[in-house]
Amino acid sequence: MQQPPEGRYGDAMRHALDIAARGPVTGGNPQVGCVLLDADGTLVAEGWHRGAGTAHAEVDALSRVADARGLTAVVTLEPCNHTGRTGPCSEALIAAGVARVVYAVSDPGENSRGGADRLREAGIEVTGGVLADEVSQFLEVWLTAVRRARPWVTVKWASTLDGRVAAADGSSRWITGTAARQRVHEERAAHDAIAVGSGTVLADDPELTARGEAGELLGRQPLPVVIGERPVPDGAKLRRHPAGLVETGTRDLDRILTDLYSRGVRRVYVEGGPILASAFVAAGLADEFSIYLAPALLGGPKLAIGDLGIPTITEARRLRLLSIESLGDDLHLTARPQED
Ligand code: AOF
Ligand code: ZN
Repeated sequence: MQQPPEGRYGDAMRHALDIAARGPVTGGNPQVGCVLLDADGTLVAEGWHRGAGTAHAEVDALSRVADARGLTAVVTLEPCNHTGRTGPCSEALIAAGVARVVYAVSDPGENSRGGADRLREAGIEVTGGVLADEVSQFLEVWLTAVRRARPWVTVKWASTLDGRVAAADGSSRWITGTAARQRVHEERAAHDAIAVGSGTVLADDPELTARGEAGELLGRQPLPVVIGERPVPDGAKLRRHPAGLVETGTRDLDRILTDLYSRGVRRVYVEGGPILASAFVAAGLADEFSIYLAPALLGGPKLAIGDLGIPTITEARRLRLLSIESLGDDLHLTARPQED
């Protein structure tokens, strides 16, 4: 029989990838899907990971069959080999008596890696790399964060077409319209933390919650992080944030990101203001840009990004555009630094 390019397990892996996406993007853990096949290749059960602290995809799938002996487990991420908030999937698969494990990408986690070797030791046939490109792309943010042991950083701003984020008197509400602002709330909800400078907190008294159109809170809330030396005032809205509050007391971005990573933060949304955005860009720590442009001009000195110390045009930070979308009268662009 002719095999598809991904081999015999390509279709099952694609299905595992589809169901992986049902899990949450936030919360520190990757989105993982698993399907169990019988000897004929028929799907007998599926499972996916619903977020940190809940069963891993393999254990979820195993819990849906009475007897897993002789089955093939097709899973998007190499089964973990550690006891974290839950037990090791490698041992669960061994105990269940599966015959074969097929996975897409290796687990880069310092503590969790090694599942494939453990399974082989136990006599299970193991194949990695099936649909690896698609799955790596799907998990890119999480994989990058874990490999670097620091969160993925999205730098966001909303500006006029001439790149201005405030008028001469400092006023900046509202540059963009409601559709763009709603998208910002969705982006907040898709990150584990929102970072702002301590100056922005004093100037704007932001809430930094992810809210729906009627002002209701959208599920799990990102952790607000205030970067800088100046303390958040007692009466500030941020003091009542449902996810708590982190005040860094420092502007050492490497230290801050390392600390956030150790708290389980894998995605940070950098939301204000220009000084903080510039600091992330200048340090080469901006992994992605989310830019909202309103069809208006403000002129003047209040720019989205301050001086980056770029002496000449050939040294411009070139970006690769990922998407352009109209939201009401505004534009939303996403971009990433061009790899050299
Ligand atoms: C898997 N299957 O479905 C997931 C895995 O603290 P824990 O117990 O939730 O473990 C989290 C780590 O396990 C996570 O950082 C990643 O390395 C791996 N995630 N592994 O075999 C899954 N979600
Ligand atoms: Zn696991």
